[in-house]
This record gives sequence, structure tokens and C-alpha cells, in this order.
Amino acid sequence: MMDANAASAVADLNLDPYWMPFTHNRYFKQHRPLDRLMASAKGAYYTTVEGQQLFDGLSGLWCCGLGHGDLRITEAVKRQLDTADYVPAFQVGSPATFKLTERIASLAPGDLNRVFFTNSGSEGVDTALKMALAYHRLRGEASRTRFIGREKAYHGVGFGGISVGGMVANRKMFAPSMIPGVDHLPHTHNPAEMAFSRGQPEWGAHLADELERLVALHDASTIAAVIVEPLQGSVGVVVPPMGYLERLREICSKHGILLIFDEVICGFGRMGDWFGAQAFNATPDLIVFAKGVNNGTVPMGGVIADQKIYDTFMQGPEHAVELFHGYTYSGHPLAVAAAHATLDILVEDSIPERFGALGKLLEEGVHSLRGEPNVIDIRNYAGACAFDLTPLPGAPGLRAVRLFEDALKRGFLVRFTADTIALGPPVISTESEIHALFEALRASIRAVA
Ligand code: PXG
Repeated sequence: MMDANAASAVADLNLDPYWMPFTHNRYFKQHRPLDRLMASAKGAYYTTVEGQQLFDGLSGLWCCGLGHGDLRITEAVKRQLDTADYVPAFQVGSPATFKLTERIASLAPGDLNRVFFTNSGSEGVDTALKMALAYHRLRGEASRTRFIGREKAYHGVGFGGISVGGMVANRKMFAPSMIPGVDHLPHTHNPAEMAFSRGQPEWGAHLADELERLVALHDASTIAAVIVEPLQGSVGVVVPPMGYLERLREICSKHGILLIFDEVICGFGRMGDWFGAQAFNATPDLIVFAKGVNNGTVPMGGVIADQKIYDTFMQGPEHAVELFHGYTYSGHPLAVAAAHATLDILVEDSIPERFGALGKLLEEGVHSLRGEPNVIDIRNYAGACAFDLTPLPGAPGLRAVRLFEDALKRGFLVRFTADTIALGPPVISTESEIHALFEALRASIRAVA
């Protein structure tokens, strides 16, 4: 239960000045939901200010895949604080940062072995797009300026990311300021062909051929890069059809177009392998990462580039800067320390494999919801799954909000987007916790029917 001090601190709490991100601010502030005010986080649970335990159904926002407060990570960050709180990233570095890039490169596929740090996935996306543009220009193909994104994609909220992204609400307010020359592949979610698929749908590889259509329309000589999430996370876990990413890879290679995988959610284990690239057997030219690289402990993102891209930049006078891009907090020492500790755990505890094993429990659990009222599709792959609900007439999204609130009462924090519920629990979740999660969701689905 909440102690008296905590109670009065919360009673006095002024909610108004905080403009909450991606949140219904008015609803939150009117309702003052105490089960959504977190006091602490440990393992697979948050504790709210009321003392309620909430199971973390999305590993934070897909970022804390190892659960919260692992002492191996938190102690490493504390040690780093006592050693060096900050080291500049421009023209200076620390051995730990260099070492981290070597470790990340060793996990990435193919010749992706040059690592650039940002502080978020959004910055990682913008960085990768800039690298692609500059790469072509340096090679004498300055006409390659177009980007191809995909419908329903989420690539963060920078102007580059919303331009190649495909989520309408994130784009429509900013339409005049989008980067020019962007086109989009169709998304691959077609319930008529693939509803209730387990793992990768068998239908849909041919949708990659739409890239040939865009090449025919714009000409390959104008296209710099294609960017996709191997598995689309934010829109609600859209799993790539079998053969689809391989086909995209082939078409990009054929036309000299760079392929960027945005692995902000997929990277570092959740796909049952190090990256979606390995899980789905397609090697891109650039990988964007964030989140799982240091278990969400300190903001960190970045780009892993194929060596041929890096080498292309290494020209001109040796004393000259090769890429005019970077952030004050690129490779922040606290983020680097957290990443080293996280990579230790990922390797020593075979975390990708364990996400694969968790995936079997998730698959069984989530598909057991088939036949429950208003459940119209279910999708899963390794450590990620989702189900769609029929929208309430005239009020899209409201059924999911109600389910979210009902699940909270049962002690489970899940993620909703439109009328989709997405789940990506931490790898430390036990079989009985996963069972309890789906039984609670079954009850919630019935409660909001
Ligand atoms: N790319 C992808 C593929 C992402 O999933 C970003 C870029 C942006 O990262 P930053 O660090 O700038 O937020 C993301 C972020 C959800 C959810 O509920 C997903 C994200 C963020 C918050 C919530 O699915 N993905």
C-alpha cells in the first residue's frame, strides 16, 4: 500500500506543466490515474505510487528486454559515474567506446562493421538517411536522392523518419515540411490472406516486387535507399512474409540501391537472433539500432554501416572531417557502460536463444485468444506478438483504451495503438507469468466486449 508521504506527494502533484509524449494529455490529467504513475521498476514489474505491482508487458517501450534493475548493468553505470561523467565525442574518445563498436560489429551480419552513435532511434534513422545520400554523392551518383519507405512504418519522429514512415497520424500535421522525393512500398498486412498466422505469413513475398514498380517509375538512378523495419513493431507487430525481405535485398542490389534495416525494436535479441537481419536471412547495408543495445538504461542509438560505405567516406585530405554529423552525447560514457554490461548479459545468458524460447510461450498464449469476442487477427514472431480488436462503432481506438485500463486493474501493463494490443515482455518472464498475462487479457477482452 501507498505510505502516507507518498500519498500526499501524489495528491499535491501538479500534472499540468508536463506535455506528455504520444499521450492523451487531457484524459490523463482529468483522470489522474494512479495506476499509471510509476514509483519504481524491478525485474519484470513496475510498482505504482499506490504500491500496485504491474507486469511490464512491453519491456518499457520495447527497450528493457532484460527486465529492470539488473545489478550487472546498474552497477556498471554507477562505476562509470565515478570514473568519468562525460567525455566529448568530437575529436576525442574513450577506449570503452572504441571497444563497444568492435563488440557491436562482431554481432552484426556481413561486413557491417563500422558503428556511429546517436542518442535515439529517431536520430539513428536520420543519420542512416544522411549517410546514404552522402555515400552516393561521394561515389559520383549525386542524382540518387530519393528514399523509399513503407506504409505503416515507424521510423521515429525526426523529419527524415516521418517522411519515410507510414503512420498517418505522425505525418499529416507536418506534410509541407517532409523531405521531398520520398515514395512508399505497400505494407504487408493483409488479414484476408494471413489472419491468425503463426510466425512468418506464407503469403506476401510478391509485395517486394512493388519496389520494381517504383524503380520503373522513378528510375534507379534517382533512388538512394530503401528503409524498412524487418518486423514492423509500432504499428502492431507486422511480421515479414516468408521470402519478402530476401526479395527486397535482391532488388536493391540489382539496382545499386542501399537497403537500410531499422532494427530499433528487432536488434539485440528480440527476434531470437542478434538482429532481424540474421533472423530473416537478409543482410542490409545499414542497420539502425537503439533501445536493446543497453537495455534502455541510458539513451543510446546508432547506425552500423557496411564497410564499403565507411570506406567511401575516407577520402580527401586526412586532416579533414569526413562526415559533418554527430551529437554532443554520441557515445555518452554512461550509455557505453550500460551497453557493455548489456552485451555481456546478452552473450553470457544466450539471450537471443531465450527470446526464441519465450516466443514459443507467446505464440501459444496469444493464439489461445482466437475466438474471444472481437479478436480479428493475431500475429507473433519470437519475442513480439499482437492482436487486433474490432473497433467500437464510431470510436476507433476506444476499445483498446478500455482494454488497456482493464488490464491495468488486473496488474498488467500492455501497449495499445489504434485497436491493436502489442506485447513484448522481458526475456526473464516465467512460463507462469506469461500464462497469467494471457489469462488476464482474455478476461479483459471479455470485459470490454
Ligand atoms: N525506429 C523504430 C523501428 C522504432 O520502433 C524508432 C525508430 C524511434 O526511436 P526513438 O528512440 O527516437 O523513440 C522506434 C521507436 C511502441 C513504441 O509502442 C515504439 C517505439 C517507441 C515508443 C513506443 O511500439 N519505437
